[in-house]
Amino acid sequence: MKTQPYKQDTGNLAYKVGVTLDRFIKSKQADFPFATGELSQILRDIALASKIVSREISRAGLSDVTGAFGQTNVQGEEQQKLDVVANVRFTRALTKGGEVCAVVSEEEDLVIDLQNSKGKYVVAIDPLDGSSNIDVNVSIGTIFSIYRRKTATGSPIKEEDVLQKGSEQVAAGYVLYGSSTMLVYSTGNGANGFTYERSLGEFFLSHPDLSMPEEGSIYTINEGLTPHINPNILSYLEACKRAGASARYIGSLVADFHRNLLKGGIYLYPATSQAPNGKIRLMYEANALAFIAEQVGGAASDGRQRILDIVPGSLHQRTPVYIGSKNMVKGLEKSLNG
Ligand code: FDP
Repeated sequence: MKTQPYKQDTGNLAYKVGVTLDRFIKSKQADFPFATGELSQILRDIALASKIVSREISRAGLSDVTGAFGQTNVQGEEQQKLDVVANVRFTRALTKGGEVCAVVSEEEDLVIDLQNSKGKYVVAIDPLDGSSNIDVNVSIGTIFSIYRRKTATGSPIKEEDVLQKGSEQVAAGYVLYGSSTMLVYSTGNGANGFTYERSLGEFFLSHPDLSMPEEGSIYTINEGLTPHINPNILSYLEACKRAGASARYIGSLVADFHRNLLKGGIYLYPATSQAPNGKIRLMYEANALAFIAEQVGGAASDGRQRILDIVPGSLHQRTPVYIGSKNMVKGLEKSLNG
């Protein structure tokens, strides 16, 4: 039979749409420490759930998904309907995917045991971060950390499977529901960003090999906290201002972190006199972003040590967070510790 090679060049008629998340994950599978495809499946499950959540968010205001759900979570915060929707979507996707044995979620008091005797992975997730921005059409996000369980599969989940240090994450990432929906993830070999093409229903590689400027000119803090924080932090902020830095604060951790990743800057959520451990949760907020920060050349500290070195004592533990451009985080630590 006569054949002909496939000619890719069609001029402007069919421009290339790029590399899909799925293809990218497959192409990088061999880089994972345990390259059996299970971690790839988890990333796909998270991507799928994030597409559904993105759809729900984009309908907010039209469908009945805004406003309070009528219950508080374990942190005593009022759950929004979309918090609950996102929690169900991600947990369901991780259950059906079949690779995860346990989930730690901001929205659940206890570890969710998925009763999956084959699952080798534990996922910690904030299904919808930035709740106070849901009802006002401002960017929100999802944050996730993936760990390998320590104990043998088939045995009951133990504390050591779940309360792992951030440095033990095998993958982590976030989804930003902003002017476009983006997924950024890392398996420990740098980080890459994917933008969601809604009409095709696919994430495409849009930000390969992300890197964070070592220096930045943005500081990100809830200025309302300043009467209640360590004066050394105020001195650091004054120095930033004298050096010409600008304040930017969205109030959604993922969005604030993502902007600073691309442009250079520091996000601060310090300890305050009322909240001596700050506000940000270690297991499903700080750890994943610290992992990404380090992968892109940035840094993340609680003021004294790397976020990734903190040994968690409980699921919903909080930590002060200083995260962003490496030199800014170093400068903050220096100012804080004299
Ligand atoms: P939220 O409470 O709206 O879910 O840790 C959660 C978080 O938002 C972060 O996303 C955000 O950076 C921070 O809290 C905002 O806290 P403040 O309202 O105290 O500024």
